[in-house]
Amino acid sequence: MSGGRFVTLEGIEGAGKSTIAKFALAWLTRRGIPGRLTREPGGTPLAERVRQIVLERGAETLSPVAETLLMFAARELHLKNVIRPALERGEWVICDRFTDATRAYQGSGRGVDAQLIETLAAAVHPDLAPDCTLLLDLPVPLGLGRARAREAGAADRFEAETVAFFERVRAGYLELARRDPQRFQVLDAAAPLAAVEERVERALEALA
Ligand code: Z5A
Repeated sequence: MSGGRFVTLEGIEGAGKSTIAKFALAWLTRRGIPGRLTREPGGTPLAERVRQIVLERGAETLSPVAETLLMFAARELHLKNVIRPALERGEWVICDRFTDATRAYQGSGRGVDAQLIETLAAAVHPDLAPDCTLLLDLPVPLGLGRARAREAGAADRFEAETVAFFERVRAGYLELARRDPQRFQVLDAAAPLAAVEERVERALEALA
């Protein structure tokens, strides 16, 4: 195979996605493969502004449906301005979160209707799905512990969520992976970083 690949990283907070995203980009560079790292919500100037809206804890209530619509608005901007052009140029796109995050966080976590999420996904990217999704899975207390050890400053709207919320998100992700084993690779993110990186390297090799 040659040409662009679309690789997404998923998992609960503190799973190690940002760490692994940088590792994946370094792997691509070593192999001489053109690649770019990006993230959701965000990845373009306007989509980063949407990110601020969904993460900040303001006085106004952001309903789960409004949150879902904002995630897809940011995703549409990101696809149009960054992801699709890069794939068309033959680059690999390593994306820290994508639509599976909406399924897990807004769907399983917040209880938004799965059919609404699939309708929006079909409208925004009817012809595009990740070639591979690396799900970094770990127990919720471990992920939250890592994230909280690292963070300074006030918690954002997601960081302020309960353990029960993140347990629903984790279960949602595992169910998505169970239903689509061809696309998902579930990695034990509680393992030492070197072991996680070795699994990621094998997954990327298989795509190259
Ligand atoms: N969200 C949503 O609800 N719906 C959507 O559709 C989308 C997103 C797209 C974005 O937050 C929020 O948006 C997210 C879901 C929601 N909120 N939550 N939760 P974000 O992108 O800013 O935050 P995050 O995705 O949760 O990332 P994070 O907290 O930065 O975690 P991470 O990137 O997975 O982890 P990390 O920064 O790479 O690692 C955390 C620490 O653990 C760090 O100190 C590492 O050095 C360490 N680490 C990593 N791996 C290991 C291993 N294997 N062993 C030991 N230590 C490790």
